[in-house]
Amino acid sequence: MSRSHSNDALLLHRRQLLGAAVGAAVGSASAAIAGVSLAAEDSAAVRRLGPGPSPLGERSPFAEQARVPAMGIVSFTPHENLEGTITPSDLHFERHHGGIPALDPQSHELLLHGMVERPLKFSLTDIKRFPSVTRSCFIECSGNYFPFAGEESPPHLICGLTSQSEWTGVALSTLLREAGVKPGASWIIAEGGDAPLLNRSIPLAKALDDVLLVYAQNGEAIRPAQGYPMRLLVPGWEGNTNVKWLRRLEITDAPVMSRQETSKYTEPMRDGTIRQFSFEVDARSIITAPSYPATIAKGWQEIRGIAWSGRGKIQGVEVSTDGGKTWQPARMQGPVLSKSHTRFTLPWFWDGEATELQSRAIDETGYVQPTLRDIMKERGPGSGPYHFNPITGWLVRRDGELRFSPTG
Ligand SMILES: Nc1nc2c(c(=O)[nH]1)N[C@H]1C(S)=C(S)[C@@H](COP(=O)(O)O)O[C@H]1N2
Ligand SMILES: [Mo]
Repeated sequence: MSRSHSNDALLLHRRQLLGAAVGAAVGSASAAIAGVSLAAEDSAAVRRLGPGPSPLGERSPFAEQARVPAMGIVSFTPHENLEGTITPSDLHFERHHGGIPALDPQSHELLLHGMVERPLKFSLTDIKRFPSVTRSCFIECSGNYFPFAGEESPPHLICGLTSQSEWTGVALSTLLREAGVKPGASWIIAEGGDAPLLNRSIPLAKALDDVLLVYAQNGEAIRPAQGYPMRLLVPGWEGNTNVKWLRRLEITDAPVMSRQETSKYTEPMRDGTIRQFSFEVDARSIITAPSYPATIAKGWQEIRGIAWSGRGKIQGVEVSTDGGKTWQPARMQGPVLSKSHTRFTLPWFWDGEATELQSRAIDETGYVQPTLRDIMKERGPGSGPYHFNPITGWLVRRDGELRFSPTG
């Protein structure tokens, strides 16, 4: 990926901005300076004693944020309003199959049993005594594509079911060592303490690789919606395997074939087979700004978005500002972390003509984000909405309004 290209673009961007400020050129990113005083200098809001410190911080009333609940079963992260890579905990998307249980850590226990030398029970306090591990990681529901508002779909409908936190917990391998896994074991069945006792089977190899049992999210106890007091974090794997409100881990030599891995979360393929245990999240990206329902003005814009892959690091993101005819490398905002949202940016001068913006992610395995047409070529009739990661775009209209474009 040519880095010099995007650097040149950045330099050009700065020069243009400078020129705009001096010459008040059309399309400047900042307002021309009329005088030397600030308009708000003497308004009622400045230079007045305000409220003092308080136990809990709040958002500015001018910058309120909210998740977008839908269908009674999910709430979307509003990516169109976010910057950087961490999702504020109270904006982490939600997907509950039976609501949020009210679990008291005083009585909550985790049972680790099955093909182990020593079955063990842990309280939250017990779990916290083990060596801790902290990492940033996204969780994405594999059914993360709901453009049901057509052209008027904002980013949260396109991929609002992915969010990223910095998680803290204990490596599952540490607990498994404590219990002693018996020879012949190959799967681990994780069960939640919610109404449906949601359960999923995870290959033991993955459990020993990088799965964590987490109790903290962005520096504090994980939120009830995210699985308080503890959940499984299965980096890069479909959200459903990240069992919340974790209460039981059973070591076995076969998957349990639960509802969540048979009738749900499987994909009919074109060759008549059903794809099962499609764990990994495929690389994906979305331009979050500009996006519907924003409006843009002629001149310089910074195109911004996020990209992620369940297979490792994002190697690069290419952006097209001409509807997919040509592509340029975006600047990657470091540090680029494995199985994590990665921010990309690209300066772009909008000349006022109708066009379309698109982005496509490439991960470190060389996997390139496909078009919708490519995905549909593989999928059979009746294929559900799982593992949809198509290149998507934003149509830019001459009036500066943006519209969702599924492309391909
Ligand atoms: N016990 C339990 N675990 C669960 C779920 C659930 O309903 N119950 N939902 C799963 C699904 S489908 C997803 S996508 C993620 C959502 O995690 P979040 O709500 O913290 O974003 O949790 C998974 N773990
Ligand atoms: Mo999900």
